[in-house]
Amino acid sequence: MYTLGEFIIDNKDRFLYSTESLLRLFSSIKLAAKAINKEVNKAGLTKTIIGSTGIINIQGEKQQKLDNYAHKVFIESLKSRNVVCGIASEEEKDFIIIKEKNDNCSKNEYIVLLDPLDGSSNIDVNVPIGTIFSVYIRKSSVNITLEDFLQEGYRQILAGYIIYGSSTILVYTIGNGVYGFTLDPTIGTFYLSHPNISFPKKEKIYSINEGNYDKFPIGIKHFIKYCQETNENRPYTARYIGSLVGDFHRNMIQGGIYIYPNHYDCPHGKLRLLYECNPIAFLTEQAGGKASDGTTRILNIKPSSLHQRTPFICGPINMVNKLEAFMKTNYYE
Ligand code: AHM
Ligand code: MG
Repeated sequence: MYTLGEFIIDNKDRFLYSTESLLRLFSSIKLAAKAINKEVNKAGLTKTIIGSTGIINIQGEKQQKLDNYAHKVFIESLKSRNVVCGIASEEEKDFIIIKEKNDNCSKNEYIVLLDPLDGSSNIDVNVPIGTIFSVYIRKSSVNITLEDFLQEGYRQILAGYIIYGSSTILVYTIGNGVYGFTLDPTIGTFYLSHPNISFPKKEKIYSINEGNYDKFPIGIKHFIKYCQETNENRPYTARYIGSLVGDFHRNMIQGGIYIYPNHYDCPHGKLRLLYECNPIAFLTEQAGGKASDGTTRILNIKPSSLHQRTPFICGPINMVNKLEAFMKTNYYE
C-alpha cells in the first residue's frame, strides 16, 4: 500500500521544484478533499448542505451550498500552508492574494486556480462531482497581479482533480504521467490505485450533451453521425454524466472523447479555460491524448481573462484529430 505522500517523496527527482513545498501543497489539497468528501457523503441526510444558497455566482449560475462550502474549505486549507501566494476560483470574481506571515508575499511561489466543485447541478441527485485544480509558479517577484494567473496552460507545473464518486480518487500530473490515489475513508489516507494512467488503444465512447444537437456547428453534427455509424472498427457508445470530472475520468480509463463545443446559446463554449479545461488538457496529454478547442491546442491558448470560456474537446489523439477534420468543414449550417 503506497500512500500519496510516500509516492511524492520517492519520485521527487521528477519534480523540478521544491519537494517540501509540493508536499505542503498536497497536504492542503488532501485535507480539503477529505472535508468535502465527508460532506458529499452525507449530503442526502442534511438540508444544510444540499440545495442552493440563493446566490447567483460570477458565472451567472445558481450557487449550490456545497459549491460555497468547497470553495471556503479549499481557500482556508491552501492559505494555511504558506506556499501559495494567489488563488482564483470559479466561485469568486477576482483572484485572492495570500499574504505571507511576514506580509511581503514574495516567498510563496504557487498560483492555484480551482473549480472547487464541478458538476454541481448533480449534487442533489447523487451523481459524481469533482474538484479541479491547476498550479503555476508565480511570474511576479513581489506583488502578484492578474498576469500571474493568465499563463498559458503549458506552463502548469501540477494539475489534477478529485472525483467524489463510488469512491473518492485524487488524480494528478506533474508532467510525468498521470497517477490516481483512492481515499480509504476509514483511515483518511490516499493510496496509489491507478499507476501511470493512459488512454487505452481501443476507443469506445463519445460524450457530448446531445440535447444541444440542433445548436451545434455542422462539423460537430457530422462527427456525432460518424460516431453513430456502424463500422467494424467503431461501434461507439454514448456516455454523458454532465460532470466534466466524471465524464473525463471514465473516458481516460475506458477510451473516449469528451466534447463541449461552442453552440448557438454559448458562442464561446461553456467550460472555463483556466480552472476546467487547462488542467484537464494537461492530464489528457500526459495520458497520451489530445485536447483542443476544435482548431488550437488548449495548452497554447494565451488567456485574456480569469473566467474565460472555450470550446473543449479532449480524448484519444485519433478521435480528436477526426473531430478537428470535421470542424474544418462548414461552421454553422
Ligand atoms: P459547473 O462548473 O457550473 O458545474 O459547470 C460545468 C459542468 C461540467 O462539469 C459539465 O461537463 C458541464 O457543465 C455540463 O453542462 P451541460 O449541463 O450544459 O451539459
Ligand atoms: Mg465547473
